[in-house]
Amino acid sequence: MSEGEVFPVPAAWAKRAKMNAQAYEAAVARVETDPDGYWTDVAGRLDWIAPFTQVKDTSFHKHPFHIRWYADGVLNVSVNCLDRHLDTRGDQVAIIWESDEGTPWDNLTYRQLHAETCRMANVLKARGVQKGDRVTIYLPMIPQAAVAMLACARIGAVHSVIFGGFSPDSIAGRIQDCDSRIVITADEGLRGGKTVPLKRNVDEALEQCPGVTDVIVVRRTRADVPMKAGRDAFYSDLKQGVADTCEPEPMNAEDPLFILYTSGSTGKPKGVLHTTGGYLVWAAHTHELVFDYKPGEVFWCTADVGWVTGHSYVVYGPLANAATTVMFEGVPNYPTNSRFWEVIDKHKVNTFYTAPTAIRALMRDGDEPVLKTSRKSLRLLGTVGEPINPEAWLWYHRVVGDGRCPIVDTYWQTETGACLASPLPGATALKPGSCAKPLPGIKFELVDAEGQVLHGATSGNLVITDSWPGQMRSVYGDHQRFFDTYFSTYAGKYFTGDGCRRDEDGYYWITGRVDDVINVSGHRLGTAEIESALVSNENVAEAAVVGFPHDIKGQGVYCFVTLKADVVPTDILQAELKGWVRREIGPFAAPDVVQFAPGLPKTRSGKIMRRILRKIAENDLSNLGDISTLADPSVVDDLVKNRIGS
Ligand code: 6R9
Repeated sequence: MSEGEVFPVPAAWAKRAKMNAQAYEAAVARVETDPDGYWTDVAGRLDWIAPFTQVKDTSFHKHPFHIRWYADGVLNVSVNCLDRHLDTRGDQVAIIWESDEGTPWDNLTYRQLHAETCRMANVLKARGVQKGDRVTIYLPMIPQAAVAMLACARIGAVHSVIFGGFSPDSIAGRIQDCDSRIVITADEGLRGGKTVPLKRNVDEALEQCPGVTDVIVVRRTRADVPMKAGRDAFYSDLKQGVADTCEPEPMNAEDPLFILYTSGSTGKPKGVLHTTGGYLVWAAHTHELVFDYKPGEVFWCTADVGWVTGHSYVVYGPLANAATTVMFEGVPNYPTNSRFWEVIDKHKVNTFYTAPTAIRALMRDGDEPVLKTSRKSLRLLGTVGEPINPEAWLWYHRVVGDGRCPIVDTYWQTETGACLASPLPGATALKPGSCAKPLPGIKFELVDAEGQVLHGATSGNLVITDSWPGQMRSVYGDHQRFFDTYFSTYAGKYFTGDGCRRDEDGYYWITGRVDDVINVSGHRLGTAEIESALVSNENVAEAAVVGFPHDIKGQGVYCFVTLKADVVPTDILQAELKGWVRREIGPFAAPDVVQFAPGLPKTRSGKIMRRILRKIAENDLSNLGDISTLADPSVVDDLVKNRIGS
């Protein structure tokens, strides 16, 4: 590993950037001495209908939980992302849409995006949607996805976007959890030349959701899809003759903006709740700061809007900053593995932001597919979603960025709304694989298992000791779960669930989840979710799922499965169970390995010892540790003997 290598801030960057090294230090100091002043200035970037007089009222100790930012301020998110840009930037492109096929179909200027958003908002109102109602969005990466989100924001509805890779069961669970009675979807999605049966998935999900009264279907492929009379309607029909202006709903800063479901270490996915003022402040502020965004530049974040990265850095952050944002429907290797780089040249992209898993996959194909493109427009690169190994970082820097583009390795979570830690291109020397330092206002601490604070160069669990505007406010409908998940492990501190090392220069190196969450291709999966999918199969008695290191995906999914007594373990059943998880959760959750096990290693009290299973999956067999406390130590021999090489 070239861990020692440090890349200093290029002189030109120190000069052009909004924040250089001194300014960073000054901002960090000001948050300490004048927090209200600092956070007031940060929020000044938005247009407020009624200005706030209270800045923050946050405590990580109170119970039930209570976090308020800019609490008496009034604003509307869609106005901040659209209306306020119309005078000066109405004809600037807001969204460049790059379709799967590569034939642009819908570049939208700010004026057009505003009109489309108002139309969709009026359609929603006509269907009876009111302030506070939850609207489920299950769309491919087409501009209507951003339009639907902004339309909800305009009328004060709360959106819940579901990634197009989720299965009917996963959709149903999310619709039921937030009690949403309206779904916006498309006939089909299109990715890498393959269609995704979105409407069919919704139809199947809705068999379990009698409360849904309206399904709005956007036409993407124009495939023939069944339409249920009285419930389903095509958006193209509904929007006929609908006005392209819509009065924005004045929203309190703490009114909910969206719910986004994410996996945790236990139970079903949690509805992470974000509110209006603080979220938008943080998304817009970090988009400008971390990417040093300057007006007129083209910004491309490759994430799907079904994940938080798409919410904050395809839609809300860039649009609040009047940026030109690229929305890409396709995949990195279709039609060829030069696709990313060709799109960069085609749209003169200045900042490119993607996941390490994509970089690792493309790196495997060598330099040639990159080098045959120009990439002259690029000035900054970014990564997000998982730790990046120094080899991939160095390739990204040398080959994709021609050695001249800084890389911002941004660490954050669905729960944190937007970036927490990242190098700043004009302020921070880069160390490949490190997310450098927390942004001004973010207070990191490393603690040991007992909660003792660790100082200096050390490793521990990463906690945050004070609030920031973009922090989630609750788990939708379950304050207790919010408190238990994030604030009960270490009293008075937000626990990220991540392990982390701090080096002698104060740089942070995220080492990965320390809970039962695994990170597969930058997608978060709870092992408990996969286990409950497996045991819902009639052949399965018990299952335990762990992650293992995977060259491309970062982590792979390794399942240990005990079959019911009369079931014969066969290769066919193994393949069937992989397909089963795909269908139950979604294709991205498909197991890499299913190993049949006559028994799982359990303590005498019946707890599965995952530590041992992890070691077996990792093929770290000399480190199984003490197995003498197991109820039946002999099961380990069988697990080791039948380990499936990956
Ligand atoms: C934005 C996003 C969050 C988890 C997080 C951590 C991992 C994200 C990272 C990173 C190392 C980075 N993670 N960014 N690990 N370096 N730059 O990914 O949100 O899907 O909620 O995942 O992803 O483990 O806790 P989310």
